[in-house]
Amino acid sequence: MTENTAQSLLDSLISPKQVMDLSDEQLPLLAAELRKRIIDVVSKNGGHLAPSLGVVELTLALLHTFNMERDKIVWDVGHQAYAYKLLTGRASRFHTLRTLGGIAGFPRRSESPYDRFGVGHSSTSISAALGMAMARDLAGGKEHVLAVIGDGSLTAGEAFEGLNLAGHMGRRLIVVLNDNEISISPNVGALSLFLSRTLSRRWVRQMRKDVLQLLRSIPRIGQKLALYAMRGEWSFKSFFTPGMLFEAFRFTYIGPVDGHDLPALCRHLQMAAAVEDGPVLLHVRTCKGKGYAPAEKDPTHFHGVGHFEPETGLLIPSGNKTPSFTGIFGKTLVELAEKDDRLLAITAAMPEGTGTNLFEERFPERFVDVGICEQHAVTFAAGLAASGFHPVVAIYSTFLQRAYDQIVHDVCLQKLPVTFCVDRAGLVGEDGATHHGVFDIAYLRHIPEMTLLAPR
Ligand SMILES: Cc1ncc(C[n+]2csc(CCOP(=O)(O)OP(=O)(O)O)c2C)c(N)n1
Repeated sequence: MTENTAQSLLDSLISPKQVMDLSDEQLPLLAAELRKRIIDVVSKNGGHLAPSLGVVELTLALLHTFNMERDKIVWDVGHQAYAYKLLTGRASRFHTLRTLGGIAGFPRRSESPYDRFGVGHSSTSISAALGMAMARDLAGGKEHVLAVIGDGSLTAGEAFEGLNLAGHMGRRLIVVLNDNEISISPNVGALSLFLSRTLSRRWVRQMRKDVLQLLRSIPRIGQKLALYAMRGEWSFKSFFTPGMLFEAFRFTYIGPVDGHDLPALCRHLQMAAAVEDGPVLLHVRTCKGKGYAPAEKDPTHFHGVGHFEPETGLLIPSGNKTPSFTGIFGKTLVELAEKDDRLLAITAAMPEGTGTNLFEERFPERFVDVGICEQHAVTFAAGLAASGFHPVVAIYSTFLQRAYDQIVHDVCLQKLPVTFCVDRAGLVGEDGATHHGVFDIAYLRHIPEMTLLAPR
């Protein structure tokens, strides 16, 4: 990394408002600087590389279009917010990313006024942004409120609960769907197939061009007519694209748009901002790990990564040869399943993280990745257990918090034999407070019928 940081455009920016004034020529230069800085710091400190690289242009387009002193962005999970942190007054301290007392790995309200909502667990952004939109309307405010959510995070129930209420309330809200077709591992479920539907028909594109040209040529009212026509077109297009789903939730659907084409992104964000009557969903297609070949090639590995050589992407081994809990668990589960064909493994979007990927390789028909759906994972397991199977549900301690009621109501109260294997118990270090597994003993031990064991 030979970037001359003293001269860089990035370091010359004091306020995110300055991004609004950057020229079309400056924005791509800043994108390149952001990528360099993110790769440089993450290679030393570890962190969420591929998600952050994938939204560099999207972040720039958001800050170019919206006024961060007034408008509010809620990032979902927040693991993709490194460029946002760099552009909102934290560039000079970014080298402290994920260190004690340094810049947090996720947006945090106590860290910056631009971090409008604290995150770390997925699928909360639409609900939180909708709350902010209602608060704005009650206070007579005018600001835009945006939620930026990934296609993986959209698979969770809470995201759909947010969409459902947003469509019902009809408040002004912009949901930006960052669709890179991958969660940590490839995204799962019917939704991911639906999202990949594309509209590439030439005749629709040609028709659009002709009609808009004609309407715009009408004196005085031409522009307004063109906007109406575009909305009609968006609705029409939605039958051929994933938009149909969101239109059913009473969102105006715009997209899909190439998430690395800055002018197109800015144009589409302006269109979304111009919709005044109800929620909008802007569908943005991005490439996870964009701009860094090793991460583009293996986005799962570079989703969250330890130290690596920035030039090559090669991992720098930690030197710790002790087998991990995850590794031993994954191997043992396979051994147990060799002897018991009723044993099933369930993960909520974390096959690698929980070690159940070994099980998936050996027994694909007895393995289920349910997506980022911890609550569903537990009740789904309860259904299997009620039918004579023995499910093993492998979820990190912090994410299992979500499924407390399902553990009490669906598993323990019915005395169903479900085994929970709780990874990342205890303090997790760099990921910080949202990810510490410090509550599991407290939230599991008092539940009748639950037997709690701590391996050592
Ligand atoms: C409730 C919860 N479960 C699991 C995770 C772990 N996790 C972090 S990011 C992520 C994948 C998110 O995928 P997507 O929303 O598509 O974003 P991308 O990383 O692809 O940009 C997962 C499973 C989490 N943060 N929260």
